Amino acid sequence: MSSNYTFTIIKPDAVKSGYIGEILAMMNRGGFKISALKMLQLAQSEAEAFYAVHKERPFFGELVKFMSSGPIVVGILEKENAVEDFRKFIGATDPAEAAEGTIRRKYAHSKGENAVHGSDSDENAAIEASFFFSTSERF
Ligand code: 3AN
Repeated sequence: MSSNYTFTIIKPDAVKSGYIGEILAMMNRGGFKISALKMLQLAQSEAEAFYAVHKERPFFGELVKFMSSGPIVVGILEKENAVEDFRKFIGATDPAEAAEGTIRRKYAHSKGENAVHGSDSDENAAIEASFFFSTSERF
């Protein structure tokens, strides 16, 4: 059975460009309800821990450097079938392949600087949400 929440990050490129408000509004219009939210900057060691599953990938160093380069907004989004629906809603990893109307099509620049993150499974949504939020920060 699919879970009813996913985890998202508005990445440093989108925060720096001033798109926090527009992206959150898009999420809301897409039927995703915000049940946790905060802005913070990751230390390099925290970014390494968060992306540990990707540590063998050639872009790991670049990914960690980018994700710790500036403030991000992290959140938990509620919707029926949230993980799968949100992946469709944000679009493909490469913005050039992202469908019209998706967040990445609109705001992403490259595979690395691609504006937003969305969990790829219910299991990872749970792990990622608890990486950033305590139970008293989740509503
Ligand atoms: P997604 O975020 O769509 O699940 P993955 O799982 O392929 O994409 O990639 C994990 C993370 O690594 C993403 N945050 C993405 O921005 C980054 N990434 C993927 N491919 C590249 C690449 N070629 N160069 C730099 N960063 C990348």
